[in-house]
Amino acid sequence: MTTLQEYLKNSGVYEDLSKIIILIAEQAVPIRAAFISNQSYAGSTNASGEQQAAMDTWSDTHITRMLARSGLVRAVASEEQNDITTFSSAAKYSVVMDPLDGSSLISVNLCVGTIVGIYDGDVLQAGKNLKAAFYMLYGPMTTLTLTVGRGVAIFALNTNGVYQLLEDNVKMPEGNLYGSGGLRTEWLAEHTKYIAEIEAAGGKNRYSGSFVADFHQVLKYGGVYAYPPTEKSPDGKLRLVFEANPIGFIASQAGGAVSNGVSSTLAIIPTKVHQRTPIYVGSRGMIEAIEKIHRA
Ligand code: AFP
Repeated sequence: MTTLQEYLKNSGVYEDLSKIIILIAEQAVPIRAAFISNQSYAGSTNASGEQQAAMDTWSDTHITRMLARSGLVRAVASEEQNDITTFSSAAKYSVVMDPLDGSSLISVNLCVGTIVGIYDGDVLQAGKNLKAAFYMLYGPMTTLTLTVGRGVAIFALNTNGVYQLLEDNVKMPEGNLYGSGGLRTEWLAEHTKYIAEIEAAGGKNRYSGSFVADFHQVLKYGGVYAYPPTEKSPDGKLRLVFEANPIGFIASQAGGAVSNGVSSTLAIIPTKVHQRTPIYVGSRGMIEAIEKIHRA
């Protein structure tokens, strides 16, 4: 059994970076325990104007506190905080996170997760510069899907609180699952054409409303997760820094790709911490197909 600690050591990951990854990954245990007493909404909204669930604010406060105490982190940017919080400019790494992704599904007990990206230096960098990206998925098992820039590995949290390696060198296959956000009546012509092409080729619709869970099945089975632009929301819904970049980096490390429909989102240098982006993430062929439609 290879543990997360051993994997990071064997991968030659810098000590401080390993410590930050392990510290956040370990918070899956208290986060899971907190679900039962945090079923409601918090009565507040985040910087994107969305209602915050009690678990959104709980996990945000909890992880941020742990990072502050660690002394290892320069700054943290969270989907649930208005601004970037700076801890220590002497520290090397910055953390970006969606502390509880898919939180509208907590009250119906569907799968949700925590998404994290780590940069060397400041927060507002292109996703391709990520030094590590990972997500914890709180499903029947708690899993950790991780890249430190050398492929993708999946770990499962065992009953002793130890992450053990389930699968190394994860490769995203070509596949026919698709999940798209937004109302069909509001999709733009390119996206409607794209989905029609997928359906004509036998594509299977699977969308839960939890990005991290919907992406995980695409990673394993192949296909695409999309949240397209609409007339009303030309930048789509998902956040570049907290959602698109960490997950897109993982996809690219597994042989898949991420795009805003035109080009890779990993090349975009964010100008605002809560910047949104249209997103297509999944098997390479699926991403090439939407970019081809936009080029036509
Ligand atoms: P949060 O729970 O972090 O706000 O994220 C929700 C989300 O950004 C993403 O996880 C989902 O895929 C998407 O929104 C669902 O949106 P719809 O409810 O419009 O389908």
